[in-house]
Amino acid sequence: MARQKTVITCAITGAIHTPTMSDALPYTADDIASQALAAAEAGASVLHLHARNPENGAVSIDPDNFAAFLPRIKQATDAVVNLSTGGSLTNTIDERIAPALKFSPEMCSMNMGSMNFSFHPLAKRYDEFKFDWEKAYIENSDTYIFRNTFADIQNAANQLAPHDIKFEHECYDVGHLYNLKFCMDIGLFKAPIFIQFIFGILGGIGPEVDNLIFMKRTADRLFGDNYRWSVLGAGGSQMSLATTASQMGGNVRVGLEDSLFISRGKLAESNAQQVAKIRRIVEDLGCEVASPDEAREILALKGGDRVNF
Ligand code: KMH
Ligand code: ZN
Repeated sequence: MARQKTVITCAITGAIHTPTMSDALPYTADDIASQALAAAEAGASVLHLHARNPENGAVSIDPDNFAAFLPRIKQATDAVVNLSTGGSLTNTIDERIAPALKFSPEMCSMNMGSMNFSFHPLAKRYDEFKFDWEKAYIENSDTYIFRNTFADIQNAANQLAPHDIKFEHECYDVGHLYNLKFCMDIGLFKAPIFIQFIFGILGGIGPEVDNLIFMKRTADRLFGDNYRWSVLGAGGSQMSLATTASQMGGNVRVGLEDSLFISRGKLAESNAQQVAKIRRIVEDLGCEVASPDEAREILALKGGDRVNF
């Protein structure tokens, strides 16, 4: 069988990192749009997007903050738009899916289990913060349960079903694969599903290659040919795990949401710089990178003409 091309997803800004941590982290609509477009230009066929408050960089799920950049991205690239439903530390599932319901993107995230999800150790690295909210936001993540109960998942899946959105199933540990299997068996998601194996979040499985092989083998057993997969390594594991995943036949996710660095101890200048790096590695090692339309085919997406923005 011909080897499938590699889909590069770029996650542009996320909900973990804060403006103090890197000047490159985009939070105005202009910066989110221009970094997303540059990432697409560099080879990302999927853009995973969160919104931020344009005044102070705080995480936002306000559909107006998405509306400020979505049409600009759509006008200037045919890359696939994937909206986060992750929200931030305090949002309910109904609040978190509001942007996806309003804009009906080709893809959106779907987090597959409740868990500790913490980045509080990052607070110690900074003496001063650019904005008032940052320190408490980072420190309080050690009190946070990222809530994605079966009822939440079912509620989100049912409300989003009429929109024919392909989910990026965020799986942070092996149990999340079994949650996903259960949800598939009761008819919530249709094949081929798209799994993002996530490594290195404090609260989830660690970023070792053994764990990647274990997650992949488990997914093979549970889903057979009915799934596509990608790897996200958080922080320092980003590039090495993406490289390993691409060599195993998987797809990859990079971006400042997941790591602020381009190499050990060196901050990335932009999302596009990370995309260009992983593209270079993937191609040097003999794989081809998928275009947006090839990504649409691989992931069985509804098409960029069926979104609502
Ligand atoms: N920040 C990533 C570790 C979401 O947006 O729904 C997971 C993520 C979640 O991308
Ligand atoms: Zn995200």
